[in-house]
Amino acid sequence: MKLYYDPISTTSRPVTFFAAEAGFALQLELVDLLAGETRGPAFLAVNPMGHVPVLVDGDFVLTEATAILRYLARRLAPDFLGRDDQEQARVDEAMSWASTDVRIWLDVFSVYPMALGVPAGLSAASIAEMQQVAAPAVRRIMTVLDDRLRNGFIAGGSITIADFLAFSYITLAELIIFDFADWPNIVAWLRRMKAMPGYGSTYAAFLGLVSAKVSQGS
Ligand SMILES: N[C@@H](CCC(=O)N[C@@H](CS)C(=O)NCC(=O)O)C(=O)O
Repeated sequence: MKLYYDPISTTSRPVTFFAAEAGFALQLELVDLLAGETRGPAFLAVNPMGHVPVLVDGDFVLTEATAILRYLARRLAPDFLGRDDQEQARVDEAMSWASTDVRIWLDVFSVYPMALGVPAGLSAASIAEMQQVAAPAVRRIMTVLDDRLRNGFIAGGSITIADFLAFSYITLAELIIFDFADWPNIVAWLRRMKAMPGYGSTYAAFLGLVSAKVSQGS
């Protein structure tokens, strides 16, 4: 199966990290986000939304990180789906939450403006307001996640596809040197995920961005 991806993409890393941990190979096709390749005609013919990741399995083309994670897990690594109906429902709940609440409040409202600068069409003042509005929501998100991680992973005692997705959205906060100290279950979960053998290779490009930001800020 072929995966169109970019290692700096928050929605691509869950798929590549999951594949590395589950032990299956994907044929990786780089779509260079920073070079604008997601908006070129060749890639728009694959995904008219112009987004990575995209999975191609024969003539079946699948977009959306959550759908791709579920499809790959069903076909190749069912242990990562959750063990029963309720655990699978927790996985779905967490993936929906990560793709909406976490992405909007933590990433779009808080991290992107600080890490990437003021987007065209918005003023620095409106960005500051967005961040102020987002701050309590981000703390609530961390508190909810910390509680969900009380058994080690999001859906219980073993890792599922929801962990790979949430990990990517949550670690984006490292671009703004976010302090997780108030949430010990999150700190332990981050440490556990980062100790996995696939982390280093699938997060290398992102970690490069983090260290560039850190040295810019120091
Ligand atoms: N809803 C999609 C969003 C995917 C997405 O936002 N991908 C970004 C990278 S993280 C992208 O490809 N952006 C390219 C662009 O906007 O040109 C998913 O969850 O997979």
